[in-house]
This record gives sequence, structure tokens and C-alpha cells, in this order.
Amino acid sequence: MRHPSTAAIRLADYRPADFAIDSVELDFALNPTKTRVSARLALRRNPAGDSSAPLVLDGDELMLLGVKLDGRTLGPGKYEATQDRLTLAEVPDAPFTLEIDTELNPSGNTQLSGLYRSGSAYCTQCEAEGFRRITYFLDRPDVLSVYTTRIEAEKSEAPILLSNGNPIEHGDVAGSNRHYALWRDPFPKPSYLFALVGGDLGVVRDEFTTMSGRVVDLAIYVEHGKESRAAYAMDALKRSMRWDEEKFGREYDLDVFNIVAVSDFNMGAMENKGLNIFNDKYVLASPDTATDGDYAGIEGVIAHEYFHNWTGNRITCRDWFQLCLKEGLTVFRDQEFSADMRSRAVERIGDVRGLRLAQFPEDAGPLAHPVRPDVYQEINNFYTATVYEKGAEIIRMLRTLIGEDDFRRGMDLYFERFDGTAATVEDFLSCFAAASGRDLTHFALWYSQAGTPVVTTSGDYDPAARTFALKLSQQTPPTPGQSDKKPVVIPLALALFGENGQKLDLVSEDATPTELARGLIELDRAERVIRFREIPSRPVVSLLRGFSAPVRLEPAPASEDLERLLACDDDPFNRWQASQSLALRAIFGRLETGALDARGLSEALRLLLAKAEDDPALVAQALSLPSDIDLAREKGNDVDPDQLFDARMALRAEIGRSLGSELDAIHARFSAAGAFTPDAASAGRRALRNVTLDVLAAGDAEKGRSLATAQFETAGNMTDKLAALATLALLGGHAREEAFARFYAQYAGDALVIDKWFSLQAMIPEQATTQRVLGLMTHREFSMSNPNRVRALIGAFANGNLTRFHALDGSGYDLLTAVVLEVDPKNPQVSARLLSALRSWRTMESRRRGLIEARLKHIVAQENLSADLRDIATRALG
Ligand code: 0A1
Ligand code: ZN
Repeated sequence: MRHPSTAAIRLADYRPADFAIDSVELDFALNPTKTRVSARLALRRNPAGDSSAPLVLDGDELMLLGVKLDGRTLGPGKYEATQDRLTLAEVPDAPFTLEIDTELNPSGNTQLSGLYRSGSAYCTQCEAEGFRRITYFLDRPDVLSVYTTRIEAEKSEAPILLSNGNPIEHGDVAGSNRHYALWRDPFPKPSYLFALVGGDLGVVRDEFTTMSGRVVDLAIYVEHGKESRAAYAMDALKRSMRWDEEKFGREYDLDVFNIVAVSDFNMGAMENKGLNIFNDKYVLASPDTATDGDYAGIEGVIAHEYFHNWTGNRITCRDWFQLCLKEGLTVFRDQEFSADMRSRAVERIGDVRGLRLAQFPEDAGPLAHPVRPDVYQEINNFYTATVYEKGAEIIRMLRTLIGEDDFRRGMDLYFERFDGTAATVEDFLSCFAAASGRDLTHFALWYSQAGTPVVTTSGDYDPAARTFALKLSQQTPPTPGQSDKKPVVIPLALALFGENGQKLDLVSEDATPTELARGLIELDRAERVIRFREIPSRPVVSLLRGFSAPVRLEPAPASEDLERLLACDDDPFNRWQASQSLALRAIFGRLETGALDARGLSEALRLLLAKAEDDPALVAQALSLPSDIDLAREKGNDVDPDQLFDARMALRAEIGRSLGSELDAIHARFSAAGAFTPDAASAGRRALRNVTLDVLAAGDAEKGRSLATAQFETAGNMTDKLAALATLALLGGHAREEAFARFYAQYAGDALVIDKWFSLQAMIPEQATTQRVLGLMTHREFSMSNPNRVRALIGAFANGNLTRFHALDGSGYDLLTAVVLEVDPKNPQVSARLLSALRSWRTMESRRRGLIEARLKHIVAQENLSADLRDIATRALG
């Protein structure tokens, strides 16, 4: 395992590589414990590098068998080799070839980085620094090479042999039971995009004809017997390919596109050129094993990895500080794709919910970092919500500010100028500056300044003058290493509504004609006052429409304004926001006064329910009240999860009681009819019915139990079945235990479904849950070596069960600490990510803070921690 490197890596220290590697020929002889890798590298000095520098190649836990330079074996005196470095002090000035032989043990690779085994298959994961676990290399994203890969394996063990690019040749190895395949990828790429798969896999095939008429062979490889579960992923892939042509003019460039689903994978999926490797969770779906959320996740991740072919692969990153260049942009693209495939409004609400759930807390705590960090210890810890989701919000703001047409022109220019290169954020922005004629220097601050800006608003209506003065100010709280914050450019989409709900014309001398015409105010300084004229009565302000910038708004509008917005706003996002703000007001009101006033919210929801047929998915979102995590984030300090939980439960119960008959009617009316289809409209109806069940049960436990039990028994799809089980899980008692037992009996052995069973149990907000989780850790379907299992049980407990995880006896923290320390030696990426569940620990009330601090110190005091875990624990302690 790699241990903490002492030196931090800084963006300011970037230097071009001293050598270029024009081509790479790899030869793999696959074997479970002794895989031989021969790498032949065509090297030359990089004119941009240091002309006298030695050749220093990266490695990680490598066993070197031999080195040849220009065909001649080098004696040990001619190089210096350690597990993590190969140094040649003297190399020719002219181009030369280096041949390096290494031996790997894929079966012993539990980190799931480099070449490893998932089940009986061989697969690779090279981002960010996994290639150096295969052979010594300049393992950095700005070294682009053309790869040719030969793979040899036993025919019975690995009938399927895949790598990047196009298949060139395959055949038997004479006189043996082995065979080989040869692949060539003509597009120069960095090592992190290399991939190889060997195994005995089932396959689903299809084809796609590109915009210029080329036929691309598509294949998705899965475990035998699961082929039918790959149909939706294949459909999503073809839709993604068409969408990228239509929306961005991007055509696919190889003869084949292969996807492989594996069950052991650290992340969601990986965009290796022409050979995407996926966590099977994001490929496999059937109506009775996958929920609507799973289907949406598959569609989004398939699209994301496919879109990387242009934003990530054809144009890659100069260095890992530029990670958002590919990730933020590609998340933006997959979000737009999903919005086009589904409901734009519901997609936006879901994306913002995700941002607030994961990114806002990150930005407000000790792990806060800029979207483009300027220093890191361990790059694996920077695949964060900030880089991905806030990175996507920056792209969206850019489009909002310069407009759709200039945005598209800027993207075209980006592909034109930087295809085939390793680019930077500056390169990217330069294209939009050129396309729009706008100076983006100030806008670029979004990339380097961490923290979520708070926009404070106040309005002053003058009936005599018929003016409304809107004061807007911004302030970004300090984050680690950045105490002084500057104002950023915040696009604030805005509308004013009059007494009767009519939208008012925006007339003012304090904003530009363009701002007024577009309803988009640019808050680019600390404070701005805009006096609107010709306002007949005190207006209601709809601000940050569509969530036009990743900021927090303070204060929330008054309750009566929220009720008006819920009724009249033509921005669906802000209608939803109004429902959430009303719920937050009710909950925090109860926390302050002890009394719950939910009348305004109930009445607003009653009106929405009456029109539920218009947009069931949107009504479902409004009925989904804020979670404990939402409440903890909004509270911001001195968080006591028990208090928040009580207030939230009280609100749910009250809404359930006061809207009982309406909810009942909806639950009956939206009952499933006909065969399951995963389309957004059908999913929206299921979402409404299931959130209705949840709220109904909160108001009337007996009724909820009988409805949920009936739904559990008769459900014809996993969405409805799991929703019923979730309701029963909250209600407790015999019905719950019976349902969990029956669910297990039905799905035993189906790991992805059993993960749902683990998660729901881990999230039961009852004292006995911690013991239950400890018990499930010994269940035969649980494994500490499989990231999906660990996330399903321990991740769900730590992130989705605030009252039990933060139990005052410290038992939740002890559980997490023990698991983190057990997993760390096997898989540092998973242990580090698990510990991030504590990223908001300083916002807890003091007793819990003390308990967590002691655990973090205990972790840091361990010897032999991985670099990944030490980095997170140390930064968390700050
Ligand atoms: N680039 C992938 C995500 C990914 C990142 C790192 C990995 O291993 C450390 C694996 C996958 C994506 O954005 O989909
Ligand atoms: Zn990505």
C-alpha cells in the first residue's frame, strides 16, 4: 500500500513532462496471481521539458522483471528501481525505446486500482493513478500516447478479451489452451484512460449509425444470465450518442463502443476510451429488481461516461487540478441530457437537491476546496461533489450569462482548438470569451474561491412612488486556507409578481436593458440596489429562479409570500422551493416555540394535490419534505439530530393528518395499472403515489401499515415494493420484520437488490439499529471487500440515519471508526470516502463534537494509515 507522501502537490508547481511517450505497446499474459506485463514505450525528450533531466517513471507496488533500452538488456547498475519509481539517470538524446517487464498479482489487488479481479474476470481501473500499478510510466494526464494492446489468456477462463480502441486481430496461441486478442486505439490518450478486460461474460449487442453514416458496433458485457437486464442501458447509450450529435455536433469516433459491468468497483463508472467499465449498479435493471431511481441513475451514468468521449478523452486535462474541466462539464452535459429525456423541472429539482445534500456541506466544512483546487495530498480524495456538481453549476452559470447561442459557439471553438490536447480551465474559458466577446476574468473566480456565497436580500416598497427597491448583497464565508473572500459574479434570475399573481414588467434605471429584458440580474459586487418603477402594489419576489447560481439565499421570503409564489410562480423550481421553505419555517418554528404551525403548508399542498394530474412528479417533489440532512444543513451550527428529527416527524404527521382524505384518494387513484414502463411519466405517477403513502402513514400508522402491507404484497415492480418496505420500516413492529424477512427470501443472492435491503435496515431511526447493523455485518451476503456492500450498509447508516449515527453514547461513531480502520488496509479509497460522513462534524452540538473529535484523533494516531484516509482525517480535524 502507498503510505502518506509528505509533499503536497501544488498547481503552481506544474511543469511539462521531461519526456514524451509517443506510442505504447502492451502485452499482457493474464494469470490470477502472476500476470506478466511487457510494455514497450517509444520515448523522446519533450522540447518543453528539462533537456538534462533523468528519466523518472512512476510505479506503485510494482515487481520489476527486467528493462531493455533500444533492445539491449540493462544491468542493475544502469537503473534504479523501487516499487514506486524507475529511474534511468542516463538516456539517449535521440528517441529511444524502453521495454519494461513487470509481474502483477491481480487476485491480491484489493484496492481495485490497477489490474484486479471482479469475480473471475480481470479488469482495470487506471484513473487517477492506477496505470502505475500495471507498469512504470509517466502516469500523468498530459502525456498522450497511442496504445496497442495484446492480451493473452486461457480460453476457458477468459473467452472475452477487450481493450481500448478497435479490434485488430485475435486467434489461438499455438500448442496451448490459450488465445489472444490485439487492440489498437488510434487516438492519443493519457494512461488513466487505458483499460483491459478479460473474462467469461455474457453480451448484449446492438449498433448505432452515426450522423455521417458510420456504423458503430455496440456491446454491453455482463455476468452470464443478466443479459436481459442490460436492455435499458443499451437504449440509454443509443439515446446518448444521438443527443451528443444533435446538441453538440459530437460524433463517435471508433468502430466499436464496449461497456463492461463489474460488481467490484470503487466509483460509479469509468470512461476509458472505447471501453467504459461500470459498477454493475449503473448497468443492470429490470422492473422487479430496479427502482425508478435506479433507471434514472443508469441513464445518467451511461450518458456521463459516453459524453466523456469528447469532454475528457478527445480533450483531456493537463493535470489533476483541472479535473473539473472534464467532470463539471460532463456532469452538466449529462444533466442536460436527462432534462431533455425527462422533465426538465424535476431534473433540476433533483440536481439541486443533490447539490445541497452533498456539496453545500462539503463547502461549509473542513474539507471545503475550490472547484479547481490548488493543492492536494491525495488526488483520489478530490473526486468530490464540489469538483463534479459545483463544477457543473459553473458551466450552467456561464451558459446563463452568455446565452445559449454563444455558449454553443464557445463549445464548438473548444472542440476545434483543443481536440487532441490536455487542456486547462483557462483554455476552456478563453473559447467562451472569444465566442461572446465577454471578459470572463472575474467569472473565473468561481473556480478558485471555495465556499458557498450567501446572497442577502431585502425589499422596500414605496406605495406613493410606486417603486420597489430590492437590495442584494453577497458574502462568502471563510474556508480552510482562504479567509478573505471576494465578490463573485452571480447570475440571479428574477421575476416580480403583483397582487393578483400577474408577472410585472421590470422597469428600472439601476439595471441594464439586457438584464431587465432577460430577468437576469448580475450581482458582481458586494452590494447592489435596484429600484423598480411602476409597481402597483407590494410585489412578491421570485429570486434565483431555476436555481440560477449555487448560492444560499437569505432570508427566505415571509410565509404569505411563499404561499403566493406556490400559487402563481411560473418557474416550477421556485414553486417547489416555496414548498420547501414553508416546511422549513414550520419545522424551525416548532423548534423555537414548541408549537407547530403547518396550516399554510397544508393548504398550499392541498391545492397542489387537487391538480396532481397536471404534473404528478412535481407534486411528489413538493410533498417530499426536507430530510434530517436538509435540516442539519439549514441549522448550520449546534445541531442536535434528535431535536430535528422530532420536529420533522411532527410536521409529517400533521400534514398526514390534515390531508388524510386527499392523500388517500391519490394513493388509490394513482395505483399501478398495466405493465411497468420506466419512462418519466409513469415514474412520476409512482413517485406521487409512494410519497403519498409515506405521508399518510405518518398521520395514521394503522392505515399506513395496512396500505403498505397490501402494496408490499401486490407490487408488480421494485419501485412500489421498496417504497412499501420503506414505509413499513419506519412503522416498526411485526409487520416490518415479516416484510424484511419475505423480501430477503425473495431476493437472496441478488446482490444489488440485497443492497437495498441492507440500506433500509441501516436507516431505521430506532435505537436498536446500531446493533442491527453490527449483526448485518456478519450476514453471509455482506462483505467488507465489496464497495457496494459497504456503502449500502455502513454508508447508509452514517449518511442516512442521523439520529442513530450521532447517538449520544458514541456507538454510531465507534461503528464507523471500526469499519473505516478495517477497510483501510484493503481499500483506501473506500475507507477515505466513508470517513467523509464526518465532514460536517463541527456543526454538531458540543457533546457530539467532542465524541467525534476523539474518534478522528484516534484514527490519525494509527500507524500505517493509507495516504487517502490520513488526508481526510487530518483535514477534517483541520
Ligand atoms: N472519471 C469517472 C469517475 C472515476 C474516478 C476515479 C475512479 O477511480 C479512482 C474511478 C472512476 C467518472 O467521472 O465517471
Ligand atoms: Zn466523469
